[in-house]
Amino acid sequence: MKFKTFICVSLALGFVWSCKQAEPKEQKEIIANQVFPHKMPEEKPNFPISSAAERMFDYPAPRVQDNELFSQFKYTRLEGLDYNGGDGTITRRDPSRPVFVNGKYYMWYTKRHTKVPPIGWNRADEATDEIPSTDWDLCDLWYATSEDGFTWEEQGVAVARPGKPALGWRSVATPDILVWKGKYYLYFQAFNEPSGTRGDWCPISMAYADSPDGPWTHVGKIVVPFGKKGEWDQDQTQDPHPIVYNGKIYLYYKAAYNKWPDVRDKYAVAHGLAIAEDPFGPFEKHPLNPVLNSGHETTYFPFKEGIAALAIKDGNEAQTMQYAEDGVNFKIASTVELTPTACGFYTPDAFTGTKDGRGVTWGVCHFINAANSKDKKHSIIARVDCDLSLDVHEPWLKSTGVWHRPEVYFKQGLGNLKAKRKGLPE
Ligand code: AAL
Repeated sequence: MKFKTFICVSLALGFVWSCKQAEPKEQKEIIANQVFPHKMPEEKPNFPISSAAERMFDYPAPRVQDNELFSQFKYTRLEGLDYNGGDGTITRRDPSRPVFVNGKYYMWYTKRHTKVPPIGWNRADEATDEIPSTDWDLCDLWYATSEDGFTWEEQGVAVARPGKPALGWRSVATPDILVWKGKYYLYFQAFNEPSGTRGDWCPISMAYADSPDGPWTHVGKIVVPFGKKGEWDQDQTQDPHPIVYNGKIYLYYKAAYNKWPDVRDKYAVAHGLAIAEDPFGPFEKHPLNPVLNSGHETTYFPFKEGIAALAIKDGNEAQTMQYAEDGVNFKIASTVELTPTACGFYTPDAFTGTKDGRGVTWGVCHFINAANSKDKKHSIIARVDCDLSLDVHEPWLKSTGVWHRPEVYFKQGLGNLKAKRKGLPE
């Protein structure tokens, strides 16, 4: 190297080095002046900051893009499942989390195939053996398999509703799967009346099998009972979602409360936890229940040493990811948008009892408004992809927002309220 070139290179390197060195010094000065720095601190600054600034450091990462429990959700229509042209006579909804067995993914779900679409919750007294009240009335549990998670082949009924008056004679719905000591357990809602009759009145029951292809034996009894009269879950235990944690079965469930027999506008929803050492029970309700104050259907998965949850609609903490280091005391980990409804994430470590949960990248969910008119009401199952994983890094899925076309907003029109809102101030 010529002497001149050597000098130039040395000067340039020296400049870069001194810039790098300058940064922490400036940072230090600013922190010493007790002003929140321009460069995002890795830890909570050691001087008084606002509550909002402080909360940034309570999340898994202060920058949302670095937060392993933040993601956008991307949706794909499933191939291979027929809906009778969308006429409302076939519905598929509330899928389980998919599991991978012998080279195939399996999922279980609620399927309704009735002569007519549902007549509606409010007309439950007009429901018959052939006319469903709600979309999940007169249903059985079906299953489908897939080699790639996008194209699914329906395999048939897993658990049919039994004859009257056995538990679940009216409808069996909303299954989720547990794999425990090499055997398979489906937990689901068992209805003995058309839903809508006394609200959505049903407890959780179970069926078991040696293989994911069945045959399934329905235990024919309640496995997660209602709470006592006056307790929050007195009217229902729904949306069972089992995980193996601390060597036990942690089954999260949902109940709507504060309503029936009151009016529906008093409605509140929360999630509880019931723990068992054996799939047949007894399931002990956690004394701190409810453990999640928001969210509709239940979506949980092992994450690091704890459990992560997705709260979708309903509650002050709707549209959030949450995390509980102990599986019980959940805190908000991020705010999310366009969240999947009734989602079951593919979770390879859901049943391993891990204390190093790796998170999730995809799952199945449902859309309850698949019909283009009210008299064809039905739901469809879809695939959702995300990056809520410690092992995957998809910057695109960590983008901080999604822009919707104006049509999406205008679809949420004012309706009859428009006339009232129109006009000049009084
Ligand atoms: C859902 C779930 C439960 C309810 C109904 C079917 O998506 O919360 O399963 O009973 O709606």
